[in-house]
Amino acid sequence: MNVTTPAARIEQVETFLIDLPTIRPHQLSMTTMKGQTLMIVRIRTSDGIVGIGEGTTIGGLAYGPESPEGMKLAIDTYFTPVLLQCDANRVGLTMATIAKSVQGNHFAKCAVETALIDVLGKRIGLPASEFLGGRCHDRLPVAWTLASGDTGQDIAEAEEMLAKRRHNIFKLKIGRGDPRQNIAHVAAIKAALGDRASVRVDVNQAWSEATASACLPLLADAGVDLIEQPIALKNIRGMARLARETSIAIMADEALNGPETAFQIASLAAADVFALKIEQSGGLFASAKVAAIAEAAGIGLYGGTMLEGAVGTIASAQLFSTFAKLEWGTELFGPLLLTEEILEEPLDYSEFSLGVPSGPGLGIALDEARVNRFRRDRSERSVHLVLKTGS
Ligand code: MUC
Ligand code: MG
Repeated sequence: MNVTTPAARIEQVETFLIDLPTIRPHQLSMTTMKGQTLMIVRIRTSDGIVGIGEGTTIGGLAYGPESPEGMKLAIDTYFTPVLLQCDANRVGLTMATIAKSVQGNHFAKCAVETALIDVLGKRIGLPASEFLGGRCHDRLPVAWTLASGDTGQDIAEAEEMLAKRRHNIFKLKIGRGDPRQNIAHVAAIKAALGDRASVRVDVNQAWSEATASACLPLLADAGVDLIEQPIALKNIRGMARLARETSIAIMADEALNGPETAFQIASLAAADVFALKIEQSGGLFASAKVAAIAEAAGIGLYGGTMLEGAVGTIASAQLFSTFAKLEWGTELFGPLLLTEEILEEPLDYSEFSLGVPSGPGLGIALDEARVNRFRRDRSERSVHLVLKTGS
């Protein structure tokens, strides 16, 4: 009996940008976001199946090496001609073929791979998690980031989240301005929340090793549970020194760009925890390899976000749900930072967690009318919302 799935040609690859406002300015050490741009890729196959993927960054090119506009250009110009020659059922082979002619471009590769995985899941009738390793969790804990730039507002926001039972893990964005003020800000928030919440900080590379070395014990005294990427991504040996000298867990984020950097960080014992991000790692398959390296090295896992919208968030959730041990939970709250719903059925955020959809593929559907309202190429209005970022 022949059990191979019949070949399916990729007939069309469409990319477009959606510009959405954030519910409040989101302040990181390198930029303040007032909106988010989602690059959506939609792949249609010869048997009529449509899959979606998303590429998103933080503050245009302020955070990393790719922008939504750049991803769209790369996919339209370089990925699409290759994709149109490929069998959509062979996701691994398709991505390997793309890798021969496209170097880097991790975020764009992740978006395309996600769409192919969505197509495959729809064709075989299984949620992506089941063929990405096998689902272990139907719900994932979700942290919220306090990043309004104001201590009082952050405390009020945390109280609201606790009251709604939406989040009880909070990540504080620091690294901007005087480190002593940063620490006072963190200490005030932790003092207000006490044992009701886990408080973590993300410095987004802003400190020198000397500043980090001086500040980490103060953050430990303030009751912080985890410190994310305190110093420059290239200073992996510095991260190792900090991890050795501090009692709090150190998490690698920007330093983690796929299996090679994961191996390097693990070899040097430069992190206690990995913030695993599907885009930064170069896709879902590459992220699974990063997770395997973490597991082998005894490094804890945290499901990170590039503040993706619903599509990237659920692609991440499908993968993270396959990790038996996800000690540090996730921060898959991206859609909640946006004012607009773009799915036919909103995601289930409740009881401090996110429900992982159980339908085939990603298990979600875009609401076309809403998407069209915010598409950059269709809407007069959204042009004015485009990445109004900066300090
Ligand atoms: C980052 O550096 O982790 C994730 C959550 C958030 O607020 O910002 C991102 C980026
Ligand atoms: Mg981070």
